[in-house]
Amino acid sequence: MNIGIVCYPTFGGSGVIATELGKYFASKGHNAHFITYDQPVRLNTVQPNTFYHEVSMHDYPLFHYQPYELALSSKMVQVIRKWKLDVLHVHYAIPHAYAAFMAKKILAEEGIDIPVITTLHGTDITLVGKNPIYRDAVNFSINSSDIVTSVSESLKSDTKSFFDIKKEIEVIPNFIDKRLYETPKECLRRQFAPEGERIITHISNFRPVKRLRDIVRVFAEVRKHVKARLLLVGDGPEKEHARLLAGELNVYDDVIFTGKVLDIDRILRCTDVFMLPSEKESFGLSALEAMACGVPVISSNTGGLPEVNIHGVTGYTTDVGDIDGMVSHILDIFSSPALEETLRVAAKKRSLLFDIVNVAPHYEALYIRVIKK
Ligand code: GMT
Repeated sequence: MNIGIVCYPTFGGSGVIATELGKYFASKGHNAHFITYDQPVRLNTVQPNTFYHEVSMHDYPLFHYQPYELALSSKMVQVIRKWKLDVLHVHYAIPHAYAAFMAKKILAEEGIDIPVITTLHGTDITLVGKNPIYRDAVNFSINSSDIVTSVSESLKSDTKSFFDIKKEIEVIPNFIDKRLYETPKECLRRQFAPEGERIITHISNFRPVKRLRDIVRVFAEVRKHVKARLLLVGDGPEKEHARLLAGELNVYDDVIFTGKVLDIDRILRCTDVFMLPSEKESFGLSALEAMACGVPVISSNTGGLPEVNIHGVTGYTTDVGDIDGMVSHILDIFSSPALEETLRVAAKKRSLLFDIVNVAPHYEALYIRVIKK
């Protein structure tokens, strides 16, 4: 199959999922054509059967905002025409599903029927999409897709609550590639914890929805009892707020801002506990990646997180903002080697359920179904 993949090329989970899925199908002999404004961060190898088509923009003084979806629709049409794509799989509804609808209409005029699959990832529904500024167009573009998927049951439920979706929403969870975590790599523990401190890690885009300041508050309490380091991996608007709070709580020297890291498994391999206390989280791919490294997860119980992190089994979940609860669970883990080992084994075992070899066939079945229509 010739598969068109549209996504954000950034570090966020939806771009990672889109890119790894395309690379997987390319490794199986299909052709994966990536259409986006920049080279996807995980598309960092010249891999056979993968193609990157840059959506260029032309700045014109009249425009206050550059019409990205217009350029994206045109690029979609050009790539579908030239490379005879069989299906267009767009990740994150805004504005990808809308641009795909326009491309579909343009090509229909030429007798080309391109099936469109839209995968909903999270804030396209729970934060941005439901905003009245975008809602009508997002609702229309989701309903105009041939197939709609979501990354969790929770997100499917939110989508049906916030929108008037006429189509069935198929739930296909995010995934990891267990092979990435099987190869032995040098542990970086001594680099981050030279005195044998415990390591607590968080990875995200540091947006307010991730509640970075809760993580710093939890860390400050934990550190009153246990020598520890906090690794904050990523970048975004909450970084300076977190840095200031670390200073106010006198833990500044034990909080390490690593910036954006591509091979996050190297950091997760030397992590003792992973934190994801989000306000909203449709799935929490970073939590699954931590579990794949055998790291217990302390997360909020919001959105799709309980579908990934099982309370008392792979870690613990608490209500959003329950600082004391998170502190208590972390100290319990750090004070009981038996509990820690039980959680580590269970986290790793559960992550295997989400291995790409178990998940990708569900997308492949949708591709085949929609192409045969
Ligand atoms: O909105 C974001 O936080 C970024 C977004 C993305 O594009 O990565 O994350 C969403 O998609 C991920 C991949 O499906 C999910 O693992 C995240 O839980 C989801 N983020 C939220 O729902 C906040």
